[in-house]
Amino acid sequence: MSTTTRTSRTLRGVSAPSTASGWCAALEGVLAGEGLRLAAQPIVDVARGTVVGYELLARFSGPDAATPDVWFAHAQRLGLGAQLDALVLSHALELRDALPEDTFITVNVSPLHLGEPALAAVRDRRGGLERVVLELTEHSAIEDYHAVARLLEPWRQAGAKVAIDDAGSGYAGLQWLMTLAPDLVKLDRSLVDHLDEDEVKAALVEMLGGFADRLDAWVLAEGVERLAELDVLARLGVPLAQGFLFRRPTLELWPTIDGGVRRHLEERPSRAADPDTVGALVEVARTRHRHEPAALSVTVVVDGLGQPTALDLPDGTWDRVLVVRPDETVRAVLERALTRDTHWRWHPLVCVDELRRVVGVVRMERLVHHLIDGTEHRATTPEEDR
Ligand code: G
Ligand code: MN
Repeated sequence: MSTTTRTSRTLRGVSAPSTASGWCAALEGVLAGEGLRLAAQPIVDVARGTVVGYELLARFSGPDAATPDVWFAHAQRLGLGAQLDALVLSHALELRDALPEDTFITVNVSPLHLGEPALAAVRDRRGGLERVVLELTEHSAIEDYHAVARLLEPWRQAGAKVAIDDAGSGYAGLQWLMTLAPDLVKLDRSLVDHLDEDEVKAALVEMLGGFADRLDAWVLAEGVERLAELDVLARLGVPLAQGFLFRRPTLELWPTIDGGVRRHLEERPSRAADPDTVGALVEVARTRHRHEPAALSVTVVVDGLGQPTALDLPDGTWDRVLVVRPDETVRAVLERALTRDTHWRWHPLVCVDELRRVVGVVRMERLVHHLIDGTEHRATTPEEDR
């Protein structure tokens, strides 16, 4: 097979294939290992200004080649869609080996392909999908959401997390979110575009945020291009963001974010901790990854995302962890903690941020003392009641 039949030629070099057979041959070339590369775009923790993950995006070579979505559409039309998704995922898994600590990668996969043998083979070949988030995009209306949820089960069992891509756009509606119970909800960039000048958009983002909270999912705002958009997202409590403002997708691994934007986020005034909330009582905790040996002091065992999975106590490792948020009141947390059964009722609690990552531990004794002190304080300073 000559290159002239594979792709049409222009004076400037190889262009995107223009004929059906040209696309077929070009895609076969890609599937045989020619010309596919992955670009990475950082995903940013808005509250801290740090990079917590990277979306990996397929890039096809050729001087004026078609955009990736055209390649994927042709692959789909020619029945090669699942194989192309599988190839991208397998490249992504190779890159995962060199991921910076406590970060994850996200990979775009069509929900229609989740059960296809080509993708299942990559999943099963690779032993474990920790630190991998599958971004599911609905490019056409999906009739049976429950069928997709069932197809996701083996992926979740393999350790993958699930993101709904383009949420709030035409297709990815609330039904989709409810049925799939994703770990991550990626807000479509149409919602983010100029939301600082559009109260309806801001209200929609807030509504989707509340909805995601109920599903125990994180929200990620896509397509952030302007500082004013980022400020509104931060004010609305959107925990994660991505977009040209931070960094365009790049073939250079692993990309950092623009220094000015990072400093802007770092310098944002943080909400002062209310003295009656747990946040005021948190103590810094040691953490360890599962494969590391246990320490003697109280240590929180974390997974690849820095989320707590167990607690090392002086008498052994305890798999159950009660997780609390810094803005919960001492009273509410104590009430919840005391409903635990007697075996672990007095174990320390683990305080986590909006991404469920460990902030520290809270000892039960401190909570009790705080309540007692509060009561004594009121009893001994009656002038305050006047
Ligand atoms: O559908 P999905 O959300 O996966 O789309 C990812 C695409 O969005 C990539 O091709 C990437 O280049 C593009 N992209 C990433 N950030 C921005 C942004 O801030 N603005 C715009 N217009 N496109 C972006
Ligand atoms: Mn995506």
